[in-house]
Amino acid sequence: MNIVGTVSSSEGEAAHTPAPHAQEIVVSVVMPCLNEAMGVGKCVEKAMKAIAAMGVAGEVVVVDNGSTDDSAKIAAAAGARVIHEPRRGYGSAYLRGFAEARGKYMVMGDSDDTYDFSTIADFIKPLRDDGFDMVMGTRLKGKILPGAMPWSHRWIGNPILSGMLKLLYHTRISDSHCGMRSFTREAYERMRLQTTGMEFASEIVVNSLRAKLKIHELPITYYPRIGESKLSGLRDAWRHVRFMLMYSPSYLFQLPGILLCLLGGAAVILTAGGPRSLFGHTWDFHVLLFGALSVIMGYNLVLFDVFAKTFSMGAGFVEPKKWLRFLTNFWSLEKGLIVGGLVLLAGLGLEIKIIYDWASHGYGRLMAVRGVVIGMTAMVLGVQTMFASFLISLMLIKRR
Ligand SMILES: Nc1nc2c(ncn2[C@@H]2O[C@H](COP(=O)(O)OP(=O)(O)OP(=O)(O)O)[C@@H](O)[C@H]2O)c(=O)[nH]1
Ligand SMILES: [Mg+2]
Repeated sequence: MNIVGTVSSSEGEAAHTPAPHAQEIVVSVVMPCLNEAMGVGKCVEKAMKAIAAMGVAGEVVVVDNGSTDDSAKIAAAAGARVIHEPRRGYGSAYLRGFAEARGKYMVMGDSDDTYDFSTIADFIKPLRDDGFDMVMGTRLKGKILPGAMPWSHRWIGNPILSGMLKLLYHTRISDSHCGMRSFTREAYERMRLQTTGMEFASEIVVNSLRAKLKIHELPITYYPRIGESKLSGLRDAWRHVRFMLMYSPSYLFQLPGILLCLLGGAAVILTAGGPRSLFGHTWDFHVLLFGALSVIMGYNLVLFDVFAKTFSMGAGFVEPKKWLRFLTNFWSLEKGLIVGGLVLLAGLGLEIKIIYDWASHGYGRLMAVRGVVIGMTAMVLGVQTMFASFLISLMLIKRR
C-alpha cells in the first residue's frame, strides 16, 4: 500500500512525502475547493482511508483557487496534495487537478462532504474489473438525505437542466449533475475537456457521450452540505444552458432554421400567385411578407448550422457526419458561387422586369408587391449563399 500526500502550495511548503513514480499510482481523487474549511478535511480523510482500504497506491489532490479561509492548510494536514490554480472557477480547478493527477483511475467530487468518499472502491471496480470507462454517481436512483438538496434544485433546476441534456444529447443518464464521478486516464484524455466554470459538469457528460465512453451508473447517497454553497443559482444554470446549446448546433440552428424555412415557404407558395381564401379568411400580402421574412431567417439559421458544424469538424470537436463528408467531397466554393449567383440573378431579373413593365406603362401607379418581395427574397438568399461559400471554404482550408 502506498498513499501519497504531498503539498505544493503558494506558501511554498515543501513536499513532505516523496512522490513515487507516476506509474505506481492507481487512484487519484481530485477535489475542487473554494472556502471549504469545514468540509475539506473530512473529505480528504475519508478518501485517504478508502484508498488505504483498497490496498493500492493513491493520492488525493485538492485544487484551490482563491480560498480565503484555512481550506488549503486543513487539506494538506489531512494528507492531500494541495495545488493552487490561479484561474478561478470549478472547471479550471478540475482541469488543473486532472492535469496534475498521476493515477490510472481518477475520482472527482466536491470537498463539502456531500459525497461519501468512503465509497471510492465502488467507483473504481467498474473501471478496473468490468471494462467501463466512466462511472457516474446517481443521487436520483440512490438517496437524497433531508436538507441535502434545496427544493428549487431538486424540482426545478435539476429536472430542467437534466431534461434539456436528455433531449439535446439523447442520453439516458439519470443524474447528469451529480458531482461524484470516476473515469480512466484514457477516458479523460478522450473527453478533451475545456470549460472553466460550473458547466464543466455538463461538458463531461456531453463529451463522454461524444467519445462513446462506456458509462456505468452508480446509485449513491447525497448528504447535506457542510459550509456555504458556492453555486450562484441562475448564473450557473445559464452557464449549463449556454454550453448545451452551443455544443448542439442541430437544435440551436438547424431545427428552428428548417422549421422557419418550411413555414415561410408554405406561406410564400400560398400567397405568391394572389390572395387566397383559407379557414374563412383571405390571406394576402402580409402573409407573403411574413413568409419571406421567415424563409430568410430560417435560411440564416441553416447556414449558421453549416458554419458551426464545419468549424467543429475542423477544430476536431466532432467526427464528420455523412452530410459534412458530402460537403467536403462534392461541394466547392465555385459551386456555391454559381448556385448563389444564379439565385441572385433570378431575383434581380424579377426586380428589373418589374421596373421595365412599370416604365413601359408610362410610370403609372406601381402595384407589384408580390414580385418585389419574391425577387428581394431570392436576392438575399443568393448573396448569403455566395458569401457563406467563402466562409465555409475558409473553415475547410486546414482540413483539406
Ligand atoms: N477551486 C475551486 N473550487 C470551487 C469553485 N467553485 C466551486 N468550487 C468547489 O466545487 C465544489 C462544488 O461546488 P458547490 O458549491 O458544492 O456546488 P454544488 O455541489 O452544485 O452545490 P451545493 O448543493 O450547494 O453543494 C465544492 O467543493 C466547491 O468548493 C472555484 O471557483 N474554485
Ligand atoms: Mg456541493
